[in-house]
Amino acid sequence: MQIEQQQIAAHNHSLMAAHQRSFDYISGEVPKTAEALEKLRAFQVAIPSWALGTGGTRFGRFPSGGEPRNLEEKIEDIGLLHRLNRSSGAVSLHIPWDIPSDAMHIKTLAAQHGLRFDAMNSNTFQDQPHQTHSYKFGSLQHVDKAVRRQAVDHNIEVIQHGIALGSDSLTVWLSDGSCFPGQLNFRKAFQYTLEGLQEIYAALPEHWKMFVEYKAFEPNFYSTTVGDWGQSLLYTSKLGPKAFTLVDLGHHLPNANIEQIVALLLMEGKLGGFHFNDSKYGDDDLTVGSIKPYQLFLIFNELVEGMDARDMQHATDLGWMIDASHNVKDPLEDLLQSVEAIMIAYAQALLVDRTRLEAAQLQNDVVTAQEILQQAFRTDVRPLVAEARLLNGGALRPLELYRSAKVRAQLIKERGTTSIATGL
Ligand code: PSV
Ligand code: MN
Repeated sequence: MQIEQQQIAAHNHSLMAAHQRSFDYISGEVPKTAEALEKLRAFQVAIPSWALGTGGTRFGRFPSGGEPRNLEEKIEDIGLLHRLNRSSGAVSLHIPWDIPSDAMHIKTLAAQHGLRFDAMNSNTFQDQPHQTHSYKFGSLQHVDKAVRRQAVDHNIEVIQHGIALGSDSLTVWLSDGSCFPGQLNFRKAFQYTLEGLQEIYAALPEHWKMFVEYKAFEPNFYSTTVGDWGQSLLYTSKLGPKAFTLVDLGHHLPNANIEQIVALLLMEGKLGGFHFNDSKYGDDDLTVGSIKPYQLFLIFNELVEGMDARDMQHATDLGWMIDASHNVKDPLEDLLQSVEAIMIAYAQALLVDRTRLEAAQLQNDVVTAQEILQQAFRTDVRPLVAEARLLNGGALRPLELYRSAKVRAQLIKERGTTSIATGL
């Protein structure tokens, strides 16, 4: 299933007059519109290979059909998203859920859709069918050396897959931890994990980065061996300059100030990448921006400020990835909404009047500082984001076109109603 360029052109044509009116308005209001447009056009968010099917909980899964049956079809789906919004030009692959049997073929296919491979993800949180040792009591932290060896080897294998696909980073998320007090020696668990990460780090090619993702709880509910940004930073600092912390928005304890975490990690040169999603309670993996859009904006505000302070390229110097799950929505529609929410928050952050904000901070003018941030947050930047998409050849309203082109019905026709995509 593919959306043709003429369909996009016809869709854009029908909406052009209205778009032009709203874009003219915002470009009159916002200084440096051209600069913001350039940045928005360059910004790409990687789509996770595990989020193209229906997600589930331990209580059930309710798929609605047409799910990709293999990696080729997943790439096709991401290609379709990218064609619509021109901001999803990368794939983040999970091994072993999506092992490419022919890397060259997959790499070429992705390139045909304008996609590249972002961070590779390893998986030592599940046991695979023919695996020798179980990860029931952890992987890199395990008391048994043979289990640790197996986990290290798996990560090295993931790096090899990544090299073949042209990726340049590895994300390690460990579910390691404990469920009950006394189960684990915290110090030893940390040391073993560090040693394992060091071995994996040593296998990274020269230009590669390693992202150490933290998470407060789940599946372990008493302790987690990479449980927060402090622990991740401890590992990445000990590992060396190619190791960075990865922030998944859903991996904090309630009410954590994520924007402050982001600011400090950036200041230390240790922020590597992002997993975007949203949550109300825990690691809910909901659509980005659906619950706390102001928080998302505040995070982007720190990202823009902190990256500019270090002269970093917004589009390329950090890994931007979605990590979400879709229980009740069409996964592709959910992903379109998530990418849109990211672009909106980024655009709003670009609009913040930083000179005035700094002046307000120096004066301790709390009210003005808040007004400046909220002025940007309350600006309807959707026409700006749509214009960037238009200039890149995408659709003015991706979701509307997705629906009017009846993409899901077509996918169901091609793939059937019972196909199940690999992932969680
Ligand atoms: C763990 O909850 C996580 O956020 C990690 O990034 C995993 O790789 C991914 O989710 C699996 O769905
Ligand atoms: Mn994640």
